Amino acid sequence: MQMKRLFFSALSGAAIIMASFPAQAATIEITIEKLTFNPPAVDAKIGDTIEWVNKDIMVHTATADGRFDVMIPAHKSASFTVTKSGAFDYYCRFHPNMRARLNVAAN
Ligand SMILES: [Cu+2]
Repeated sequence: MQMKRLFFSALSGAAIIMASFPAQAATIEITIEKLTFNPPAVDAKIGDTIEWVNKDIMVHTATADGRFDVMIPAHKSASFTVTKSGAFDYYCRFHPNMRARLNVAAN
């Protein structure tokens, strides 16, 4: 009887420890509509996933020279996992007026 009670209290202790360390990585969604990234600036952490959702009828890219170049087909989404900290201005290679910024904090 005593052992059984000890076992259950150990189990609930483990559950509390697991709950206090939730998954750190988040997915940040950016919508592309009418040739605009929305929101135009997002804050992320290393390990987060950026997902661009393209609602336009044309293909776009999210391109930061030398850093990332993500193709987002019409009416599709594409994602990218952040691996470096810094402030990245990115644009669409097909529509250079489309500009946005990704701020990645050093963890
Ligand atoms: Cu574009």
